[in-house]
Amino acid sequence: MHKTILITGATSGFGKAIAETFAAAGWNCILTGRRAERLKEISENLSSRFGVKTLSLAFDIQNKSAVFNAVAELPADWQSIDVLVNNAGLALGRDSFENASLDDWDTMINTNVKGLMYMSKAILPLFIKQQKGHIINIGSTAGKEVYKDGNGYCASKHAVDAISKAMRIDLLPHHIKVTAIHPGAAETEFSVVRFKGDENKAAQVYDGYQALQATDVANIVYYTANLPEHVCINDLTVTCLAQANSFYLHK
Ligand code: NDP
Ligand code: 8X3
Repeated sequence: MHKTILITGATSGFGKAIAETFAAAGWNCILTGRRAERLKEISENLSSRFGVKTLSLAFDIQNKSAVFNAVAELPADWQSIDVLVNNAGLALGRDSFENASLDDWDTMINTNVKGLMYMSKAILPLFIKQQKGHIINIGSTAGKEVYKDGNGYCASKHAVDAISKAMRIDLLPHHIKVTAIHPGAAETEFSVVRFKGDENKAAQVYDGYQALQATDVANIVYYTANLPEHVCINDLTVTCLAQANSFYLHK
């Protein structure tokens, strides 16, 4: 019997790599993101390569009703979900607090925090009915230590850390696992988005050392999701060899 995973932010980076890793292992995948065309291509590619079922749902995770409608409209044969990966997220800008854009703050909080909470709340009735399920939240080292000019993003990822801890406590009676994975610098579209399309500035983030790759994180998510029923990794921080934490990067 195939298992099913729902991954938010599956159009690139970690989410796309997580989808590939799970599909290669025979999991059916529900993929979400805003870029509908990319989602469709990725879904078709995974089902033809790995013979699994895929469902793509294009919506903006900041939009509360879009999130709840997408889950409410899941076809009957897609309502048994084993794992939810709350991965969709972004950083926008690296500016000192007094110069940071209010719009950037809104987008980061609405996506990284509220989007994650909406998605979890929408899926929970299914998990509670099953008395089983696994929520994997993608946090960040930015959610463990605040760094200079990281204000809004660090705040959003500290919130992911707190929400993960809160969920783990409240969902204990329902046998729902909650794992938070906190990666350090990883080479995805993340920095291009953060620097608003400035490819040179984005590339500099990964200059001079071997950063984490999306597949590294995907393999960890896969390991975490495939432990025995009674075992839950609560919190996991992962960096590349060159990085110790938010502050120390050896180039
Ligand atoms: P990418 O930019 O490659 O991927 C981000 C994904 O999030 C995309 O699929 C994007 O899809 C989706 N997304 C963004 N905003 C929304 C939205 N409003 N609604 C729906 N989907 C959205 O970056 P990463 O893969 O690196 O990032 C994934 C997660 O990992 C994020 O939460 C990020 O904060 C976190 N992270 C990243 C690190 C890194 O260094 N790369 C390190 C630690 C954590 P679309 O644009 O199609 O909507
Ligand atoms: C992404 C890692 O260091 O850019 O969450 O905040 S960092």
